[in-house]
Amino acid sequence: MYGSVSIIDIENSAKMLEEDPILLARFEGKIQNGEKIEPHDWMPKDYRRQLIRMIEQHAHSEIIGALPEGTWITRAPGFRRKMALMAKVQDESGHAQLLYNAAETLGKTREEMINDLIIGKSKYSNVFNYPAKTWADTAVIAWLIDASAIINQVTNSKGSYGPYCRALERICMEESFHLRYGYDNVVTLATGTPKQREMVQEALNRWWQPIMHFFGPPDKASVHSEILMRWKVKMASNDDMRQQFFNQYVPKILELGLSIPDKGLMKNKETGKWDFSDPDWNEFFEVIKGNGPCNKERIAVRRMAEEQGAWVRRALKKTNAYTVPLS
Ligand code: FAQ
Repeated sequence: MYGSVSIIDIENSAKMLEEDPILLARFEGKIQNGEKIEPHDWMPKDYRRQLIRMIEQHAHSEIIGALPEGTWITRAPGFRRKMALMAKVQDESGHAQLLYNAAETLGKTREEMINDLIIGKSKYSNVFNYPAKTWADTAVIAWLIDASAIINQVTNSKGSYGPYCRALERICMEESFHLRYGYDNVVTLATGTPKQREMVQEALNRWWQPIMHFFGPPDKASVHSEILMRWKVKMASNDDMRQQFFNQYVPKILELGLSIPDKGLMKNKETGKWDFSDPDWNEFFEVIKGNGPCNKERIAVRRMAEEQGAWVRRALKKTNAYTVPLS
């Protein structure tokens, strides 16, 4: 910090100075008026760069996110649940396609994005680097990770970049089905036999901290929030979204007779908000650096899919049937 000005403020101002001030003022005016920015509109280089980074990471999270639950398709209890899980996993892969399309409107090709994922250059959500050990894990993922994703995506669907917002609106409609499916599975286990209750409680205990991390580092450690909120790409801060999750979901979890593995968790009578213990942020930074329990396995599966699918893409290109739709 230099007085009340942070290094990030200085870097952001320097980037802004590279831009034509009249175009920049017009662009920011549009954003202030709540207008959408479309692919062919003028935009600052940093707006484009930030959007590509964020949408690409989001797209990767969807295809990688299909993997932990996907491992349970063959073992799902009963035909009805197997079909529902298969449809969910398929939806998540579809969300990735919508998001890759939105990112492509900004000038980065899908091939470049996939390549950056499999060489470990691009990030994806921390949560998908943990194993789904039991059937109850899939229930907790579908209920609480989808709930977290909905909080983030409904908020940001009111943002400034047209193609991303439209993709988020479509995705959220499907995520709401996933959430109901996940809740139904959690309720079944929580109201089932002692063994089933134990299984869902144990899954919740393991997933709680990764879910806390899902919303991103605390605001004071967030690198990109300030500029993204100024340009209405992020419509709420990491801490505000995390708090919204607590307000909406802690009561629902407790209502099911499940406990939350945080001794510091309590409702603050003065603020009406939930106070909670700081999760282990070192673990979060290790996981997003590539050192989580399943990072290597997740990337290896994506690399295999890329290699084994190469002949299909080649064949489609030869028949001219391979077109890349723009959002
Ligand atoms: N995981 O400055 P900030 C889903 C990184 S979709 C990994 O605060 P920002 C559906 C961040 O990239 C889930 N990395 O960053 C589903 C940055 O690193 P960089 C994905 C994270 O961008 C459900 C650094 O830390 N959703 O779940 C994470 O302002 C079930 C500094 O952080 C989205 O992607 C993290 N959790 O805020 C699928 C939504 N958090 O790039 C299957 C769109 C932060 O400088 C089953 N993204 N980092 O190297 C966003 O809203 C934002 O990017 C945040 C992070 C809020 C995630």
